[in-house]
Amino acid sequence: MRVAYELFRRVTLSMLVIALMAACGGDDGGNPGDPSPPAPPTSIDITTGASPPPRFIPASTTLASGGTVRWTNGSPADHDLVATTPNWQLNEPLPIGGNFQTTISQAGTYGYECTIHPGMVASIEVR
Ligand SMILES: [Cu+2]
Repeated sequence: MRVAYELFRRVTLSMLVIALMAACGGDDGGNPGDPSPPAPPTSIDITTGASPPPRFIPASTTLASGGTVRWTNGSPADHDLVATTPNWQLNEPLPIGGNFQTTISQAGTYGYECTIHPGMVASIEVR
């Protein structure tokens, strides 16, 4: 019985220590009331919406540096993908049912648009 109690006490203490470490450490040491944002995804899927106005979905998103972005044209109209910021060379057709994917290694904001549909603009924030 005494052995069982001692084991219980040690396990309980260990769990307390682990819980305290999880609560206090592990992140950037910032204010506990101001948690750092979750890590951006390593791959994202962007599609197109046809309901007026035509648009990219999502129009703004985040991506981990080195991650993959993939566009799929799920709408009944041709689109294209053309960079609006000088930090990349995007210039691809995106026909009905088509898709295109690329990886982005440098952090930054990457803007693009569909030149067929004025106002069909979007951006990817790479962190
Ligand atoms: Cu378009």
